[in-house]
Amino acid sequence: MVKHTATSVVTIDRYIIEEEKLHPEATGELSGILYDLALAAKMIANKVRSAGLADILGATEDTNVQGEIQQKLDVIANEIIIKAVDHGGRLCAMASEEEPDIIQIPDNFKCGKYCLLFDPLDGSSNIDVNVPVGTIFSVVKKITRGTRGEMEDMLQPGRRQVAAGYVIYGASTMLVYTTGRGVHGFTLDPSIGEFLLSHPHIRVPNSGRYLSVNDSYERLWSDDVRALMRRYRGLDGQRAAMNVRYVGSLVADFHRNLLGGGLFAYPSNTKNVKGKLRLLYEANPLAFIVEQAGGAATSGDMRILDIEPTDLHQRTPLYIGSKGDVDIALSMLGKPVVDEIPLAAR
Ligand code: AHM
Ligand code: MG
Repeated sequence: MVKHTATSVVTIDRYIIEEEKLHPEATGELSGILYDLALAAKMIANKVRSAGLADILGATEDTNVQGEIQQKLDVIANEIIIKAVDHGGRLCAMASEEEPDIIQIPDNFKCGKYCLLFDPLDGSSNIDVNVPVGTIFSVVKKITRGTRGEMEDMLQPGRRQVAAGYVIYGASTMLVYTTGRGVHGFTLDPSIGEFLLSHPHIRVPNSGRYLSVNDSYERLWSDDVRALMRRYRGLDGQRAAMNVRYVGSLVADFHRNLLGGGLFAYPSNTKNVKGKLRLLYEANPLAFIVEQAGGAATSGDMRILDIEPTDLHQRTPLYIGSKGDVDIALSMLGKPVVDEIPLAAR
């Protein structure tokens, strides 16, 4: 374990190198992907910060593969990430929430042994009102034999992730990631353009203060979900009421609950039986992070990281956060409590 406290001055690059040294077999490729993503995060942060000034807010005429209106910054963030990582020789393919198909590495660049899946700018419908947005990413190892990445490489269960992280573009820009050895947070110091270690070894409290859910879907929930939400809000007298906090920007809601404890829920409803959030770009990476921080994530039916994906853009109901709070969801949704299963080693 790399030992640093939040008072040491440690850049993200140095931290990544020190983590890599713990793996004598490491080739440096995964570290390279993380460096590139940290660079992309700084470039996106810069665009998000100056968006209002540059008059690039608002929707484009295109809709993305999910049928939602793309915001211009979504397109820009998508491009920035692809351009930051496609030429390094470390990836064999990518998949983005904003693109319908696998993104191949251009012919003139070498292919590597990893795949990157990402949501370039989550919560982008909030951009116009200056609410925090985020980038979410997931890295898995290629499993097919050819040089290029194939669908099978992308459709791996979340427990096979070798790295995952998110960037929150808020009052400060923070990058939080895991490679399976705990969760570490870095805050961007804009004056020097460096991410500095500010939150080493993040642990999520076992039960938390905050409940994040969009109550406006209450009429569309099943009875057991409605009863569960009443429990969290202390209305059935079984537990103290949690404070309801819902930004409507997943990274912001998740980040607050990761640090303060609590639960984020996006249940199934009669209009969206699989909820809204995407397994590969949102649920899996955040589930890897939360488990590494001592929390849990379930669809209500099963551990998120054990879901076998069948489609690049599939959605899943999501209950994620403090383990004690997720266990309540599992018990009330009629599902047994699952113990943490060791994650694939890097
Ligand atoms: P996006 O990926 O299109 O930005 O949508 C995902 C966002 C999440 O950030 C957020 O948790 C959720 O949508 C909010 O949805 P709702 O408005 O239905 O509560
Ligand atoms: Mg999203």
